[in-house]
Order: sequence, then structure tokens, then C-alpha cells
Amino acid sequence: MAGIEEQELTLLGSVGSPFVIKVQIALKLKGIEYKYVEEKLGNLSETLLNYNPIYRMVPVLVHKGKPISESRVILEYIDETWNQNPILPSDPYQRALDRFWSKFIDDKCVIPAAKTIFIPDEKEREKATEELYEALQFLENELKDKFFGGDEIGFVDIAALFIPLFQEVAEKQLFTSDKFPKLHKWSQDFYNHPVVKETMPSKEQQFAYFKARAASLAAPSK
Ligand SMILES: N[C@@H](CCC(=O)N[C@@H](CS)C(=O)NCC(=O)O)C(=O)O
Repeated sequence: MAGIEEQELTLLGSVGSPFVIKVQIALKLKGIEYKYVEEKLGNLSETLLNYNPIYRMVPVLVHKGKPISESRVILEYIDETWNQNPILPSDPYQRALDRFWSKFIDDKCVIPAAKTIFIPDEKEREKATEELYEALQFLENELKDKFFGGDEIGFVDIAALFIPLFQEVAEKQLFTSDKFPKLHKWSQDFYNHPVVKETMPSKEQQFAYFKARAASLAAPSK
């Protein structure tokens, strides 16, 4: 722990975790150097548990010895601390909208998308697919430019990385070009962005991560 406290900036993460990738993309977009510490899911280190005793999850960002957890909160902290290449818009109303859509993606897209892949029960999977399509239609309507953030990747784009990630892992089309043409094009532009390309784990790493998570995602309580 002393080691991390002495560091300027450390990210505790786990390879393949989309929440961790979000933070890595934000740091890279801003060109910020940091030390990365790998955590083992299901067997988190004492250090991680000390830094995030409430949620007991990665990612945790430790800046000058001070821990910050929850990926959306971390992203806002990064944007407020390092001004270059802003992730959130400067206008308060636009910032509020970005926060709204980012939360919408977490609440209404990520969970049903995971269920469409991992839930063994076919009826439940169909229900989740319907929920997901309804939510994706809202996002499709919201996408006005190349990215949600305009010409550049922003807060909502980073939140939405779950969609192409799940699609890739499932090796099936969750959103096809005829059903969601704008989102389809967005996912290609997003994946081809140099920072995203550089940050995304390999397909094998993503498979390994999702395989390990599949059991808990398929649990009836989720
Ligand atoms: N709401 C959290 C979710 C983070 C999360 O779900 N982290 C998972 C890995 S993807 C985790 O650390 N799980 C603990 C474990 O499996 O031991 C965030 O946005 O940061």
C-alpha cells in the first residue's frame, strides 16, 4: 500500500473489465501517465478492499494517495483534474445531458445486454432482448454526430463501449446495420479510434473475462 501511496497516479483494475477500460480510455485520451495494478476478480487484494471497502470492486483510481471508486465518478474526477482534451462539455446543461445518457446506458442497456448473452433461460433472454432494443432505439435517436461527444469521443461514448464489447464477445449482432444504422456506424468509428484500439484488450482476454463473469451475471438475482 505504501508503494501506491507514493505514486502520483495508480489504477487498480482487472484486464477485460469494461469499467476499467472506460477509465483507461479517459486517461489515454488526456495523455496522462499512470501505474497499473492488476487485481484478481473474486480474490481482490487487501489494498483494493481498503481503498474500496463499500463496493469492493475495480476500478479504483488512487491519486496522490487518495482513492476514488465507481467508474462514472472516476471519469468526472479525471476530467475536472486534467483540463486537456475535455470529456464532458463545458455547458452545464449539456454536461447534465451527458450524465443522464451515461446513467441511462448503465441502467437500461448494460444489464439487458449482458442478459441477452448470459441468461440460460430462453424466455428471459427474449425479454431482455426486447428491453435492450427499446433502450438502443433511444440511443439511436440521440446520436446526432460521428460520436455522442461530437467530432471527438466524450463521456457518453465511453459509457457506451459496452455495446460493441458485448456484441464482439457474443459474436452475434445485437444491433444490426438495418435496425440501428447510426449505432452500427458509431461502433465501427469508436473501435477504429486510435486510443480505443490501443486500449481494448485482445479478444482472448475479453472472452476469458466474460467467461469468468458469466456465472454471476446469469444468477437470478441480477
Ligand atoms: N459500478 C461499478 C461497477 C464495477 C464492477 O462491476 N466491477 C467488477 C468487475 S467488472 C468487480 O470489481 N467485481 C468484483 C469481483 O468480481 O471480485 C463501476 O462503474 O465502477
